[in-house]
Amino acid sequence: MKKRAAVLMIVCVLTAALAACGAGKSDGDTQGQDGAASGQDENTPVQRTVVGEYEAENGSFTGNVRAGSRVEGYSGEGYAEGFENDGDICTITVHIETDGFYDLAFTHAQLGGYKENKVSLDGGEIGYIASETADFATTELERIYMEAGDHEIGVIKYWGYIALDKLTVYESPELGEAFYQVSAKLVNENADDCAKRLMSYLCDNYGTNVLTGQYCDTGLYGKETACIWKETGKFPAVVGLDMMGYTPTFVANGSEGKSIEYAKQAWEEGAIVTMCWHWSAPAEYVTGTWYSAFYKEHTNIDLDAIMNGEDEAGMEALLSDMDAIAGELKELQEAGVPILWRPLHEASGGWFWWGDCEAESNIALYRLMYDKFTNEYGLNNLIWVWNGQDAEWYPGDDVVDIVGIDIYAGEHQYSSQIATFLEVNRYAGGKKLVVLSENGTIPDPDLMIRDGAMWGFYATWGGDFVAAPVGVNKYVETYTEADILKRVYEHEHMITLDEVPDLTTYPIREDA
Ligand SMILES: [Ca+2]
Repeated sequence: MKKRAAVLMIVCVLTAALAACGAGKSDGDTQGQDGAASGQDENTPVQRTVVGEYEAENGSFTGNVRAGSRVEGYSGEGYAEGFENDGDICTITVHIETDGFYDLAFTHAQLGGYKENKVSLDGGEIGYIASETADFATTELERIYMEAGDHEIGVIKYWGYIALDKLTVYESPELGEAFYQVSAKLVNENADDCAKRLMSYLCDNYGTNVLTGQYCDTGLYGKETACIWKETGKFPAVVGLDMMGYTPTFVANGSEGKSIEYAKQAWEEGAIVTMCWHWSAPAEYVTGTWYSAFYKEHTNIDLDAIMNGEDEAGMEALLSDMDAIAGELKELQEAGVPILWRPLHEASGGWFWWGDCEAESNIALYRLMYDKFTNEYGLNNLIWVWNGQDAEWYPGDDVVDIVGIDIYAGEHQYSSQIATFLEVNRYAGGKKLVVLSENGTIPDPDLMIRDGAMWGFYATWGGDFVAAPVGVNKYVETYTEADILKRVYEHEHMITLDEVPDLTTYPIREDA
């Protein structure tokens, strides 16, 4: 099914030709309702204790929300509907006897197409529920921490137009001792030692420490990192860069990519580099602005037609673009710089051309790129980070080292995003390391530890998420307040640049 999940449309500030934009979604739907949180044994349903069942029609309604009963199949006396305007909320008060983790299972139905709506706990956002069917079905937010007492669970209009039948609260199963045990073995049999050392380091920290990260167009010593340094006296362990400037459509318009140089510099300074690629479509497919032609609105490229062979010229163009990028990345391999490579990101969102297609076309392109980069170009310095954001778009265990998700939580919303962490973990059957490959607001480190949402690293997007548009390196608190940022960078379980060991000599794990 083609999911048109768009969501937080991040305002992009396109400075000349060198800006990029991230957008993310976080839906809390689960695959199956077995509650197997570890994903290690996904076929064995976990028996859970129900601690409460609440009919939504008995909740308290805000705005236009009202009781309804037209859609058949509900339990109790009906359901809550009328989620139409901002501020429309159904609030359900749940009673908890014991401090601990609980799974929140919402039974709901879409009223006219796929819908996403927000869920809050005592006023703070904790995730989304995705309504995928017109019949009542259940979506869970897993492992939500609640202390003993009464709590208000809100279902808040986001896209609206759902029938909310009921909420069932279960005790969450334990994560299990094996939860963070992932193999350091890279999918590329010929991976370089530099990549193996980095993956070994990531796996050694996984579950115990989270690496700080920051996207910064101008590298380790750019605007965003300068803002962070002024607030905290520290630099992030992971620096995020973009291959956008090397895209042939960019180059044809005078762009000169700098990310390779910034990547080398960051690595020499001891930082880890993650790289995405805002891939503007080949020139002949650009219908709008060339520097925004990674968005589907600015291109008429049809990936389905290319991957099924109808558009042979399109395939040639994509191969040519990939040649250009592979050639640049080769320079990093020769310099011994490993890269956390995150191509074709946020695919299922559908806002980029590589996601404006059937999942199978995107998967085929991902696999084609993997094969080309690995086998034709021998790029053995890449660690493959898949960020398709939907289980249906997962390209396979044989081409993915790390699974990432991009989450743009609301302003000052510091949830660990545990429910999404567990969902993403399940995409790869619990076998792959999970990272927060982009974020706006940074999750609270103490909540990450409490909840078990130990992202391998996080990487805050640049621009307005960190740096004020005017002024010299002025940190902005729109998303993450300065005192929280400081706590993140000083936290004993959050790794900053000064704490990263020499990765050129870091021991390669036996399982790598
Ligand atoms: Ca009901």
